[in-house]
Amino acid sequence: MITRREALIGAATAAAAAAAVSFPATAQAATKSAEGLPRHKVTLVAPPFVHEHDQVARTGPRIVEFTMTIEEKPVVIDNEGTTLQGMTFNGSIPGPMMVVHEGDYVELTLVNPETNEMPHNIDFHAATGALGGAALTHVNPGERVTLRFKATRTGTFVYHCAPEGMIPWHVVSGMSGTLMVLPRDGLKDEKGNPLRYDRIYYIGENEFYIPRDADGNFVNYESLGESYADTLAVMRGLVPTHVVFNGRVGSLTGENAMQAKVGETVLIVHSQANRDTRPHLIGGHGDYVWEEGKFANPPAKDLETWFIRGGSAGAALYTFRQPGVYAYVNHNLIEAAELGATAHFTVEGNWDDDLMTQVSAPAPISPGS
Ligand SMILES: [Cu+2]
Repeated sequence: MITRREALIGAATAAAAAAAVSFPATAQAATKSAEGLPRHKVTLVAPPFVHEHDQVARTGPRIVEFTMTIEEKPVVIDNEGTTLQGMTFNGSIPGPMMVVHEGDYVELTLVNPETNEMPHNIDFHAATGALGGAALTHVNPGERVTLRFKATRTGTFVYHCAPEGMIPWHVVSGMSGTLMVLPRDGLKDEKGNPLRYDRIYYIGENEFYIPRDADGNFVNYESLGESYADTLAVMRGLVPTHVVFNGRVGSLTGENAMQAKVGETVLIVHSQANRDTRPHLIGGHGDYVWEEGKFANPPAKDLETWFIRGGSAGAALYTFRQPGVYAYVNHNLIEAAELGATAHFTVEGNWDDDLMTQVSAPAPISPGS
């Protein structure tokens, strides 16, 4: 005869065993405290690359440690040498992408070296409370701070600097990036079937507002502080002088093109912290697109162009079917071609004549043909 107490213990043991074997299940994300959780330290890498990570979590929730150092520095943003007095997370525009799983804790140490001029902080759109962490991370030059928050929602989320009174200036000077919170059991299609990627690229789109002198030439300022008043005046006109991917015109074209092979599935994460945009892969599609970047919602399928709201990051999954050079653009084509928002994918593999062929090559139009 089994007593009620034994039955309860048995049920608890069975539940624990089930938990151990069914890992990683979403229910396992329901920890109540970071105390005692294992720690995992991540070294961030500059975009368009993303640090190594598991698509399906192999362990239970953990505390994932990141460190970012804020660098204020001049950044050349086009092929004419135009210079932005930039503010960056970890030296890159955008800042590096971070990846965790739902139920993990993000633990970020933010370092503001003494050599900087400005106070900074960080607002994570993935976080809950305290202005996304901005209220708890204000650091003056010479200070560091560590913030921990629980990743309770899945998706791609913008983070950005948000110092009181200077938020837009810091954001359009380069201070934004993306945190991706994956479901513990990975990405899924609309029916719940697993979706996986062979490669991941992170594209952060920025618009810049560079002041011009009386002759119409872009001004190269001596310092960040000196650039402030003129930059603010251009910003208030809402007409950007540059719209770029990853910090400068041509950062992802030609020799810097992103690579893939026919048959490979690529996850393209695209953020814009300040302004709407509309990515389009010329000659390709979005097989599965989380326009809002939120994995709790089923992905849209077969999109030609998708919409990224200013202040958000979206994710598009595509399996390349043809080799060649693909342009990936902001399909406001003026912004793509005239202001800089163009990237390239170079894709290797065999051409599929069934998908596309040139039936007859260009030739003179002859009468009667
Ligand atoms: Cu800042």
